[in-house]
Amino acid sequence: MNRLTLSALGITTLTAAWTFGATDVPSIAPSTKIVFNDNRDPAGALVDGLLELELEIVQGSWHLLGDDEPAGEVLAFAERGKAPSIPGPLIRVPLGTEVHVTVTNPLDTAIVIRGLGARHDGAIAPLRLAPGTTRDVQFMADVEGTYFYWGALTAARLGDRNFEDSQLSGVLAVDGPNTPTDDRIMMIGVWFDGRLPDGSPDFGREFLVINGRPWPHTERLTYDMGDSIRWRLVNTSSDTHAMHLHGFYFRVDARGDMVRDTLYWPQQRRMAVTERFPSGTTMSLVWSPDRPGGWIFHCHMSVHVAPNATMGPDRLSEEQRFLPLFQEGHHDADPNMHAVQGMGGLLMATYVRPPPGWVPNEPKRREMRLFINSVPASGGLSGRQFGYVLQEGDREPARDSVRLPGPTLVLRKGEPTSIRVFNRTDEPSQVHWHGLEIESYFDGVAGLGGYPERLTPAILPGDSFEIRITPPRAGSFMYHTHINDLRQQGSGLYGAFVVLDEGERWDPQTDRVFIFGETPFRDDEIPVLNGANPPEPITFRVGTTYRLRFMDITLNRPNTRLRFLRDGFPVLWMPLAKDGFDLPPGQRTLQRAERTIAVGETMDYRYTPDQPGELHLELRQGNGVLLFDQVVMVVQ
Ligand SMILES: [Cu+2]
Repeated sequence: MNRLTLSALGITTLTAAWTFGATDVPSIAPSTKIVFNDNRDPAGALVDGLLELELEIVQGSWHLLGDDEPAGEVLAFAERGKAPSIPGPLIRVPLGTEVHVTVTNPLDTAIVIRGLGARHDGAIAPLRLAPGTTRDVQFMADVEGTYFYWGALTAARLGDRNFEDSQLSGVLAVDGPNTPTDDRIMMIGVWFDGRLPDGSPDFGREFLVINGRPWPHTERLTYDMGDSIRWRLVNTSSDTHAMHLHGFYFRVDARGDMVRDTLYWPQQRRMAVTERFPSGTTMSLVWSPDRPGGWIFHCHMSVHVAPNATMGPDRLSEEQRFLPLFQEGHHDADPNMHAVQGMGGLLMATYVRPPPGWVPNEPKRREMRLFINSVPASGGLSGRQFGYVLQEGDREPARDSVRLPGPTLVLRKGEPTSIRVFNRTDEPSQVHWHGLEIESYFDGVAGLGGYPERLTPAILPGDSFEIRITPPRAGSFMYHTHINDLRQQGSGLYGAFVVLDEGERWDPQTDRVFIFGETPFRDDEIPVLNGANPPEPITFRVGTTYRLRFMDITLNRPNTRLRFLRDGFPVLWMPLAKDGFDLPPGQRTLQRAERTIAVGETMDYRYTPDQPGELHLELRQGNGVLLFDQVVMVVQ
């Protein structure tokens, strides 16, 4: 779990740990330069079905923020005769290849390497390397899939590896006869450039990387419309993430871990815009852009896309780094370039080239007006409460009207719609239309969306911006700020976005949104449901069928266990859609009302109460800690 929470930052008195500051990692003499590995070139020599690979463990300098920036001193794998790299050398072989790996540990400390072995047994013996020794292992690449290998000084779990050995990881990919080879492989890692006196990671010095680099240093990928974009992701960081693609669905084709990879058959596949991504797991996804422009793929946990920590003499403590992001937001040199200047960590960008003569069509549109308001908060961290307000009728809403959450925007599939967003606050903002297949320019990512010659701007104070959208799909979506989200989204800038099917009528009695957000200005860790905790219970009728739209737009929660209980037991409901995309019929089965939900996911269910009573909604953290347990429905 991420240690950083609103509550940790809500405490104005310094804790002992912060008062004493962070201790330095023992310094290592300047060493070999570590290079980045974009996982395109397989390592080793493959001759007659046998791959020979010699690996070494090397202490090196990792210039993750650029050559002119200070370097981290970490351990990395090197292929013999080549520079050490992060991630480590890519082992990628056809199914059935014999793999012979020799590993040398020149350090004066032992290293344990896991993941080098055949997969069919379901268990792989660790390779233990005493100081100054070389060992080898030979195994068959016997099961198709995406796997990884990793080394550690002491940790027995990936989740315990945060410091100098945290980048000792490499991908092991086994290609079947039909595996496309035009894919890209991305490995996610985390590294802490320091620890607190109690030995725990210092989140003021946290770096989250994709193939060895944090945003905006991650690789930029360029594609054409209609390309099949295949990515394999490997999470060797110590944390769970919630990976989110803007503008498009991706199809999840496989999920796995170090030893197993489950290649989904068509009925098991799902379309998603956000996928939970626990530590030590892998995923294969494919997507195909049908609209051009700049698009981002990122972790939806706000602290994982906050501006990167600083290194060297400019190092900041956790509090120095994050408190201003909650209090004031990141001060970009140019707010119109927020995505590039005000974000970091787990984010990568793609550019989809427009075909020659590309012109978006310009039909007549239904018009809506949405206001971003803010008022002084009655107390608390940021000092401002933010909120979206929709204009109803001819009069603009009052400047001091702020409600949590924002209004549920109801649009119709296929109906061209214009939403003009007015920013009446004192800071730049933008709106991201989460899960909606929208044009890049209107997607809400200032400085990256749109085209090089026409980038999406921030909506500056006093200014407005027109969003044009024609939703192609009915379903449950969200909208939220995409600037300074720790502060703006954490203080109320989010809402539900429902697209109705052709001919469908919005019935607020039977169609219910349950949107989770953070509690602004409270130094506890309790999410709010529809802006309140406890929420006002809703009355349901026995025998009536309801559609329940669950949406998670909390800040940093990838592992929330949701249960819907009567008398302590989950009721039965039927999942209908994930992220606004209808589930295939085989996945629409009556099941127990319990699921793990990540920030950035929406889930629709059908529920028909069969007896009177009170229904509780229960939320627990991944570690079981109770977050929320309230009566949300009374069935009569
Ligand atoms: Cu994350």
